Amino acid sequence: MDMYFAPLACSLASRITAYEAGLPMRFVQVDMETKQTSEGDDFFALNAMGQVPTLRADDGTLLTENPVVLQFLADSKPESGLAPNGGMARYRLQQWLNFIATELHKAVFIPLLDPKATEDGKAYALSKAKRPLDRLQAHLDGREFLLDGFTVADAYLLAVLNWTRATTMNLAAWPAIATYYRTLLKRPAVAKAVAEEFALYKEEQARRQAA
Ligand SMILES: N[C@@H](CCC(=O)N[C@@H](CS)C(=O)NCC(=O)O)C(=O)O
Repeated sequence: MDMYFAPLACSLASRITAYEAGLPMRFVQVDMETKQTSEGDDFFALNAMGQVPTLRADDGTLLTENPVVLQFLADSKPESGLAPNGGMARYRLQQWLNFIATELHKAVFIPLLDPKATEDGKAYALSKAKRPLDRLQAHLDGREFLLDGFTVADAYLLAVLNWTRATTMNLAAWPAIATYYRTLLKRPAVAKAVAEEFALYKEEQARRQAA
């Protein structure tokens, strides 16, 4: 499997998932400014949206969209327990994946992280954060994970919460979320994935400054 990723982007969830499940994966870095892959390919030719994560499965199939890619990875190693096999638990997983994708990732964090967003735009995005974060705070209070054990939804939420480091978002107002985030960062697969991508992020920044 090939995973097209950008350091510390939402594709971090796929790296965490691969490490948690012990899935063999070849990571191909994408420069999000030039949309060139580290192999010299035009990323738009692979994904017309130019977005990570983009997965090439072993049979050559291309898959996009975090909630889908993450479930595909979990289902590639069912014994990992990273996604419930079916029934209501699977719908709950999908509920959280969609919640993270729409209410947090796209609605709140993308505008907060976008250097082209205006201050008004960022303030509006921040104002949209309270309701989903209150909802998450209530759910995570007294819980270690979104479901009964660690799943791909936790990998995705970790990748999104990790962006608080680069924004004005302060998790102090949501202590259960802050504790959840800090605790997840200590999981070996998470710590390894975050450390590796942080190093790649720094390298990318240095390359851009030198150019
Ligand atoms: N709908 C996509 C969105 C993925 C996405 O927003 N990826 C960001 C990185 S976190 C990206 O590639 N942004 C570059 C762009 O939109 O040009 C998904 O759920 O996978």
